[in-house]
Amino acid sequence: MEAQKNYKITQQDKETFERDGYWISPKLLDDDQIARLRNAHDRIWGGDYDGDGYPMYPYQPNSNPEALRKFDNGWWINDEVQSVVTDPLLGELTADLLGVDEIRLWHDQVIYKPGTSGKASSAGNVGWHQDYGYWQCASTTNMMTAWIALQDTDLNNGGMMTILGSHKWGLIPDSDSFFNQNMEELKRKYAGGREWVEEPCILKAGQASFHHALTFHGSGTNLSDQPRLSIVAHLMPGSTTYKARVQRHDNVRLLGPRPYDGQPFEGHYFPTLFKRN
Ligand SMILES: O=C(O)CCC(=O)C(=O)O
Repeated sequence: MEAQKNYKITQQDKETFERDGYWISPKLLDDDQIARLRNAHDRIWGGDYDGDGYPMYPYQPNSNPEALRKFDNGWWINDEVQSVVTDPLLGELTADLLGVDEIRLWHDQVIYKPGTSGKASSAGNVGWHQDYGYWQCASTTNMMTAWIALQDTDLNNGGMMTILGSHKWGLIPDSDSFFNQNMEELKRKYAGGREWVEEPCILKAGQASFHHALTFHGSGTNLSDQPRLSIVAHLMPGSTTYKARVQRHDNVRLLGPRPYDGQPFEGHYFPTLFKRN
C-alpha cells in the first residue's frame, strides 16, 4: 500500500469524525519512514538521543517487562519523531477535521506495549479516559490526538478502542484515568446510563486514528509475541491559550515562570504544523 502524502479530508470523513468522535486515515507514512520510526523507538528506550538537549523526563524502565512504556515529547530528543509529529500533513488533516485554521503541537508520546505471547496481563492496559481530562489548562476542548501505528494493529496486539460518539458527552469528572488498568471498573464508572459502544481502531502500519479530546478511549493486553509500537501527536488549534489554575499540566511550565491566564500556547515548545493561507 502506497502512503497518501497529499490526502485531503472529504465531507464524508468530516461527518464520520463529527458523528463518531474519531476517524481512521489512509496510510500516511511510507515503509522507510515506518522502519526509521521503529528504529527511533529502539534508540529512545536505549537512551540514545539526537541533539545536545535533555528529555522532558528521564526514561525510568519498569521492572515488569509487561508494563507499558511511554515517553513524552520524544521530538525533543529524536529527529524522526520530530519530523512525524510536526508533519504539515497531520496538521492539515487535523485542521480540517476540527474546522480551524492553524494547528500546533501540544505534546507527543512514544508508546511501546510489550507482547505477552498469550498471557493474561493488565500491565500494558491503558484505562478508559478522555484526553481533555488531563488538558483542562487549555482554553478549548476542540483538540485532537493522532495515534500512528508502526505495525498492523488490532485488538490481538492491544490496539486502541474508542467509545462511539462519547465526544458528545462533555467532560466527565475524573476522566484522567490513563493509568487505571481496571477497564471494567472504569466502564462501570463512566458508562452510567449512556450507550457504551467499543469500537476497535484497526490500522495497517502507517495509518493513524484521529480522536477528539473528549472521546473516551483505552486499550487492553497485547496478546501477540511482538511489541505494539506507536507515535502519538497531541494537537491543538493555534489559538489555544492557558486557562489558569484549573488543573496542573507540565506544559504550563513551558510558558515560563509566570504564566498568565489567556497566555497563548506558542513558541518553540508548541511548534506550528499547519496554518491556512
Ligand atoms: O496507546 C494506547 O493504547 C492509548 C494511547 C492514548 O491514550 C492516546 O493516544 O491518547
